[in-house]
Amino acid sequence: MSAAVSCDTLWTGARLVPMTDAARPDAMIDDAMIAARDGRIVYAGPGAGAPAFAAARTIACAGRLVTPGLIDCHTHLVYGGSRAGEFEARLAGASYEQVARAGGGIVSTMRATRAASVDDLVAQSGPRLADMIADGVTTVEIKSGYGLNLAAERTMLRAARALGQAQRVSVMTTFLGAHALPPEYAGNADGYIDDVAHVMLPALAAEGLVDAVDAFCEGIGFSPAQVERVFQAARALGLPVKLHAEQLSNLHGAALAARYGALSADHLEHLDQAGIAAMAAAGTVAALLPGAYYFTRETVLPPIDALRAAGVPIALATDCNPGTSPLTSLLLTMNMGATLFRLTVAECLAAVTIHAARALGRDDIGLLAPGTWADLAVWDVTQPAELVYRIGGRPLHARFWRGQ
Ligand code: DI6
Ligand code: FE
Repeated sequence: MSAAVSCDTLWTGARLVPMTDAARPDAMIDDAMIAARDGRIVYAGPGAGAPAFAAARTIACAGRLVTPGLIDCHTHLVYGGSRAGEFEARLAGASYEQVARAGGGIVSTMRATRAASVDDLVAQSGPRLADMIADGVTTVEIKSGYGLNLAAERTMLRAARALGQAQRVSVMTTFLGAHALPPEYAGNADGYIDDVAHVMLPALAAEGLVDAVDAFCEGIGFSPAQVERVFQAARALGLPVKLHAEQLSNLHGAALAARYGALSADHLEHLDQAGIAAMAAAGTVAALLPGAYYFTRETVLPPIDALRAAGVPIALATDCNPGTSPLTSLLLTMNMGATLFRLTVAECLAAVTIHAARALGRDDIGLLAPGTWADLAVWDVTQPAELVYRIGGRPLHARFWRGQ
């Protein structure tokens, strides 16, 4: 009798990048074998010397590169309407103020989102999610923040959850009530923050719709003192926080986020050394968003060398949103991370797998090791550099989410 270990799926002949070696994230194992049972990895390593498996199905990878499924850790994927007209007007010379006065900008997305039902938002956002999935994404974070009142924020978060039910992908939801000031609170940002922290957040958390809490800390967003009130409310509910920080100016938001043990601080073009040190000490991930940097024609780079020197883990995400990053390709985001931010191939790969997982507070995705989810991408390439190098194209050969 053979002592074969039974499993559901066995992948053979893979060129595996398991992302388990922090020092060498791009380390590859040739002729590797991966086994999954009940959606989780039971083995990922060299084929030679692996246990004998009795598999319900075997998939020959024929030397293809296999990585963990990609993780997009910062998106505003769910929203109503389009801002293409605003883009066109701005190309023709309209200023941000003119666009806003003509009813454009973030408030136009708020109006379109408030007018939409859960089904409407699922219908409008589903193709964006399908696009991400076609790039090998198996987990996506989706923020609220275009509803800006309890009912519409709830609708957004329900739509995000519904998308995760409708498509084969894990969705994590983030409450971003403190994204922008809705018109009904004009001149009363503190009153709106009261509503966000003491009405909206507790209600949505009680409904199980909130995995994390985010805010936009900026002159055109909310002050550090206002953000802190949101963070205190999150802490009281036991929810992790993250922050849009130092995108347009330095309000020391990253240090504030680090004080609250934030999972990540995001954007960070204007981050200073004190913020970097605080993030390093707190283990806060730097989530860089080159799509927004590109689309807004930003010229100040995030302090990559200093982040590296301090050992802050770097993630990359699409920031998919209608105003500043209408981007759904995480592969293109990796290319931008390399070309615009000068990240290495290994850094880009870690940035959309293991570091992106950490930015979501997860250690069961973003790497392939016994016990992690069997979320994996099989690529029609043999080198990680190919994934970062290309602009366009669909190098994904097959994608598995929880072993399926
Ligand atoms: N930072 C941004 O760049 C976007 N949100 C944020 O917090 C802008 C979102 C939009 O213009 O719709
Ligand atoms: Fe964002």
